[in-house]
Amino acid sequence: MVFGALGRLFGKIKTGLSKTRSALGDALRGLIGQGRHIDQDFLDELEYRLLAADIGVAKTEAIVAEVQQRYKAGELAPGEELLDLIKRSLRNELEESLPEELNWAESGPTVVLVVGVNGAGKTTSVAKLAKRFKDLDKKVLIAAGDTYRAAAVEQLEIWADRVGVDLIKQKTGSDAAAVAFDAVAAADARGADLVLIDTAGRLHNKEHLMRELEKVRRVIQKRVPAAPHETLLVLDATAGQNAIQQAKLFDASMGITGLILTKLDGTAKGGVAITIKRELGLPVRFIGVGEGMDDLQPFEPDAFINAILGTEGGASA
Ligand SMILES: Nc1nc2c(ncn2[C@@H]2O[C@H](COP(=O)(O)OP(=O)(O)OP(=O)(O)O)[C@@H](O)[C@H]2O)c(=O)[nH]1
Ligand SMILES: [Mg+2]
Repeated sequence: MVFGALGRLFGKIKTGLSKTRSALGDALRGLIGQGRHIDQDFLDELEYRLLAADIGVAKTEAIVAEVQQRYKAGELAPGEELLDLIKRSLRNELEESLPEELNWAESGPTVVLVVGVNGAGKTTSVAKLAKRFKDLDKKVLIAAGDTYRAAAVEQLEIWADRVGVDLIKQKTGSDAAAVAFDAVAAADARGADLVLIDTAGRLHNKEHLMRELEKVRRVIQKRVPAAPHETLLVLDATAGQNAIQQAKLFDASMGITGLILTKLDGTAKGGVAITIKRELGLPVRFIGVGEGMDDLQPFEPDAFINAILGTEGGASA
């Protein structure tokens, strides 16, 4: 049974990352499989493939230089060894994931604030996280902190029903901080383990919206001083470099503790997970690989790298 569940988990990650795998792993295997010498043409193509998958300029240059240098020194044969080198090099960029997926409160409810730009996948991710932790036997509550968009509360209401968790809401137009406070107070009173707060999409360069998030934080701290235990920024993986820019600005204003990288199923540029970690030092905690309730997975570096390269086993071998 355990293997069945584990198998399905890897299956989802594999399927979700198939676009990146065909653009990166399959393409690299094609390049290597031709038995070509590692000459300038070969290195140019290697560089192109890595950049196309959004591995990032600095990391790509480092890999290409290492391949060239080790080949010259006679330490690298033009075959699978090269894929191993890339695998190890990418793996070095990523830390182990948190064993418990979230930074849980020592006592009382764990409060998770979910933020990001419009359409990044915040509401869907809140629902998926609720499902995930409910399945892990946590008592979960979700809060409709997007009080701007007319249909936002209804959207989360539908998800709450589907997942089977309680929703704290007020009417559209009310104060987001008041909803968040109610939710945290309710979680505390009802003995909930986890409260997930959805928020309205906002542009990182709009002062007043960023200030609203700061108010949400201040207000929930009146009830639970250590809250939020996590501020997760949702980034659309298809946004490329723009996502990195967003992360910088949100982090500067909010102090982001981790990222949810969504829509990886829709892009061949899944390497952005590595670039983000390298450029910002912010860990990817969860990845979205589809629109369904179960299409959010904890980010596991080894599984991720194997999925984008089409390799098996640990990446540190
Ligand atoms: N394919 C795919 N679609 C996703 C994923 N995550 C979210 N989406 C879709 O992206 C769209 C926007 O998702 P929402 O969760 O509403 O995004 P949001 O950030 O709450 O949007 P606003 O509240 O308008 O700012 C929806 O159609 C989702 O189904 C994912 O991992 N994969
Ligand atoms: Mg939303």
